[in-house]
Amino acid sequence: MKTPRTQTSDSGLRGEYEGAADDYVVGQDWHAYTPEMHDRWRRLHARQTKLVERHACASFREGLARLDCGQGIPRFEDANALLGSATGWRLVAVPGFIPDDTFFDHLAHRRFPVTRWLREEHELDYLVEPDVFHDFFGHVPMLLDPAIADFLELYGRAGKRAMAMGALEMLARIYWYTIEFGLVREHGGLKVFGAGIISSAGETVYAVTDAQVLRLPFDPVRVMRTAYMIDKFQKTYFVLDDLPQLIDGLVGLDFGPIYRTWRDVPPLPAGECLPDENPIPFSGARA
Ligand code: HBI
Ligand code: FE
Repeated sequence: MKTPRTQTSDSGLRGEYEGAADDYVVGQDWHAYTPEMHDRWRRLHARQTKLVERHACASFREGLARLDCGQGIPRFEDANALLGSATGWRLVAVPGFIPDDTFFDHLAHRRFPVTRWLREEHELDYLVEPDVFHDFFGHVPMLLDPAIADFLELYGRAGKRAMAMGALEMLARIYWYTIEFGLVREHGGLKVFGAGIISSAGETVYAVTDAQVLRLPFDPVRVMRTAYMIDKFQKTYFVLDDLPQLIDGLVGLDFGPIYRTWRDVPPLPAGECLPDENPIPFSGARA
C-alpha cells in the first residue's frame, strides 16, 4: 500500500503515489511542467548558482556546469546520458519520500530517486521534504564525483543490515551529516557539498560564514551518535578533509559492533561539543 505523505498541489504532481510501481518509480512526466514552473526553476537555479560559485566545493561546481540545467526543469533522461558514462548512476523519478528499504535498494543499485514535483512560490527558501530542485540541483552534481558515487552505493548496501539491527537512525545520520549537510576542506577554507545546504540560500551562507556554529572533523562514530534537526539550520556540521575520506573512513569499518554499542544510548544533542573535542576554528569566510 502506498500512502501519500504530502498533499496534492495545483501542479497535480506533488505526492501522487497512486500510479507508482512497487519500487515507487514513476514517469517524470516532463511535459506536465508549466511555463511558471520552468520560470521558478530558472530563478532558483540562478540564485543558488551565484552562491554556489563562492561556497560550494569544486566537484559540485564542475558537476553543475556539466549538467547545464539552468534553462528550466531538466529532463532526467538527459542527465542519465551524462551520469551513465561518468559514474554509472541513473536517475529515477519518484513522487516524493519513499520507504527506507526502497530508498536503500535504489541506491545499492546506483539508481538515485529524484522527486518530480517543484516547490511552490511561497516555499522558495526552505521546505522539509525533497522536491525536484533539492534532489536534482542539490544531489545530482555530486553523483558525477567518483567518491560520492561509490559512497552512495555503499550506503544503500549498508541499509538492510542497519534496519535488521535496529540501527537505522545511526546509519541515517551518516547520510544526513554528509550527503545532506556535509562540509569539506578545500585550499584551507570550508566548502559546502551537502545537498540540504546547497539547495537552501540561507543555509549555504550560514554553514560557511556563521562564526558560532559548531564544526567538527568528520568521524563516523561521532556522526552516528549525533542527533539532527530537520526543520532548522543545523547546529553542528561535520567537515571532511577531502571527499575520498568518506569512502576511506567507512569501508574498513565494522558497523555491527558500533551499532550494538551505541544503538540504545541516547544520541548526543546537536550543537554539543565534548570536552576532548577540537572544533574547527572559524577562519572567516565572507558572505
Ligand atoms: N526518499 N525520496 C526520498 N529521498 C530521501 O532522501 C529519502 C527517502 N526515503 C528514506 C530516506 N531518505 C532516509 O530516511 C534514509 O536515508 C534512511
Ligand atoms: Fe536530499
